[in-house]
Amino acid sequence: VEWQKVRDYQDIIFEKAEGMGKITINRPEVRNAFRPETLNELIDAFTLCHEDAEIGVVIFTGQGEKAFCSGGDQRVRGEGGYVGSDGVPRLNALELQKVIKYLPKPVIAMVAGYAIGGGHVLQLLCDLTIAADNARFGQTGPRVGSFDAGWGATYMARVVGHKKAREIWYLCRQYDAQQALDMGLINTVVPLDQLEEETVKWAQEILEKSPIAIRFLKSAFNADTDGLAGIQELAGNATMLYYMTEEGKEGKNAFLEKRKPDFSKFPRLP
Ligand code: 2NE
Repeated sequence: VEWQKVRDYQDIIFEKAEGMGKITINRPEVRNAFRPETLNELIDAFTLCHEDAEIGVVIFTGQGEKAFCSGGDQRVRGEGGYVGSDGVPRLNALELQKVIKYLPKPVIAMVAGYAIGGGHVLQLLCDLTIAADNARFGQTGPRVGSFDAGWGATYMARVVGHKKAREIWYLCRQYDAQQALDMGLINTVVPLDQLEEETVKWAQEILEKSPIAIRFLKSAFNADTDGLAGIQELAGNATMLYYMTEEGKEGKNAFLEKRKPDFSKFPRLP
């Protein structure tokens, strides 16, 4: 794939090609730990993927072979959050989680090396995860004085079951790629040198499918886990589809033409 850079960033790389966006955390010297600026850049790039009609699947990864992401940069952890160059403490990892979860296109985590702590929660929230055989997964919160009691705990329990999720959080162990696959935390494991090739193959298979079907399925999966916020997302997609129908257009046209709408020609299907 001939990736083309989309925009210049400091902490990340954002490229696209052939219907795919590729977003890479580029801080390998700290195992791709994120600071507030990294997260703001990631939010920006994922939002651009949301808006870009040429992009149907987003691949999310980390630079190098040692890590996908090691979570919050502990060197800038202050009181009340991680402190950026503006001196303000933030937990904007949680904002990024929402952007990934509500992007109406599949996001595939491409994991080589460590996906740890807040970095592990990010891979968890991606629609699919393709892991290299050197990948290692786990939470560290209760060991380093942190926790993610939002999707990081609750969605994990939906994905791997309560017993396993509690083990992962309470013991802070690391799991290799095969163990992660066995517990349903990821989708497949491939040799490290085939990681991108295999991830692109999965992305291309998705790109051959109906975009609206995929969009509704993603929002349905979210509706199952996210209560009224999930239903709001699903409903937004239903409205989008309704606006595309003649029946939906009749209401708008009647208003603009200052006449009574005539919905009589539209069937009340069983
Ligand atoms: C990731 C892991 C297991 C890698 O171990 P290893 O042995 O391969 O590398 P090493 O030597 O530990 O790390 C290499 C360099 O990266 C830095 C290290 O300090 C080291 O720096 P130097 O000594 O070479 O200068 N590094 C790695 N992770 C870092 C991090 N997160 N922040 C800053 N520097 C980091 C191992 O490094 C590890 O366990 N890392 C820490 C993982 C962790 O606890 N992350 C935070 C969890 S809390 C969180 O992410 C979070 C949350 O709970 C809620 C909201 C938002 C975020």
